[in-house]
Amino acid sequence: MDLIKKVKRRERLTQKEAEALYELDLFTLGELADEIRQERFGKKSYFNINRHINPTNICADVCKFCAYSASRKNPHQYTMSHEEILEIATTAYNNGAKEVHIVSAHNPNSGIEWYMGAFKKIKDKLPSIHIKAMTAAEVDFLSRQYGLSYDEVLDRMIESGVDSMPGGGAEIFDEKVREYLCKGKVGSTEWLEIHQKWHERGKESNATMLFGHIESRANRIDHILRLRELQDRTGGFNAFIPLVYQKDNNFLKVQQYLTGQEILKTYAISRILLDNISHIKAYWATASINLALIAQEFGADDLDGTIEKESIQSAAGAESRNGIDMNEFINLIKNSGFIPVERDSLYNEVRYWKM
Ligand code: V47
Repeated sequence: MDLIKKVKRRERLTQKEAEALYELDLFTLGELADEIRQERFGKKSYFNINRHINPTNICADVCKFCAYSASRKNPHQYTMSHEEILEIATTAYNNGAKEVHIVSAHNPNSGIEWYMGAFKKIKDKLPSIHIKAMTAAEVDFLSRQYGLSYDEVLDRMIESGVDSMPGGGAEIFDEKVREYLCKGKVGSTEWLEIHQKWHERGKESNATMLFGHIESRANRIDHILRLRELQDRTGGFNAFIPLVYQKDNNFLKVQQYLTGQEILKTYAISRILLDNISHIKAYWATASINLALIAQEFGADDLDGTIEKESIQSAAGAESRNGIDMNEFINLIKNSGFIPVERDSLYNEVRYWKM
């Protein structure tokens, strides 16, 4: 088949050709993706030792898929003080975490200093910890709330010690679906513009895609191809992370959930299409650890990290509330036939465990 030949010749696929990949059977697709994965990383599977911190759930936006923000589905509002955030980061650091991944809701009452001051305090006390913080949705929110340009917010982040940006807030780029899911939040063009500006500052980031709700396969392909196009220009994305939609406690009425087969096909297709983004992350918290381990044979080379605590996706049913024990994580990767490699936040290898 021409499509398979094109993939094997490592030629780029168009939107329509990429949509047709979904029609291939799972194992053919898996083999194609695995070949590319093995070419690049052999049997290595990356993870890091990290701590998620979600400092506030008070949000000016209402995204239908969100179970985390304080609303009538979740009446428990909270905002952490800088001291609380610093204490969490310090404890995590003392327990071996090399990265804090900080994502907040869009709190209209806290002031920009509350966001930036937290990063600064962490960096001052723990200069070697990597701060991955502020989704493009938060950057857009702060820019609108405080009348600052994106450039000004991004520069403030760098001055305050943010090292890299996480991939959140991308959801699905298709404007119609996006309007239904999260009207009022950062637009697709703006999400991409913010990452472009971040990359132009010599900084790196990730990109996510929230899938398995109301989007079509064509919407997913369009999302991935828009990322491929930006990456051609900047080269600043480290990893692409397809986030499997979690259904609990939110306002989105989804009738049909994804099958494991559809999730694995999506990882494989991401690997095939994104010839310019090195890492495909099967984020175990939303894929489930079992499926994430299988995804290693369908193009994924990264399983994210130990997480320790997480509030956004676990509020919607993900398994990440209390993270995963590092030794258990390592054994699971080993027992699934892969080589666990601890990486830092920018994918430099730290250590690995023999099979
Ligand atoms: O942007 C919200 C998602 C994201 C749900 O960059 C949901 O390394 C599933 O971006 N079901 C935040 N997902 C988390 C995120 C992330 C996670 C892990 C690694 C990285 C990285 C980034 O969580 C949001 C949104 O897309 N989310 N609600 C839900 N019901």
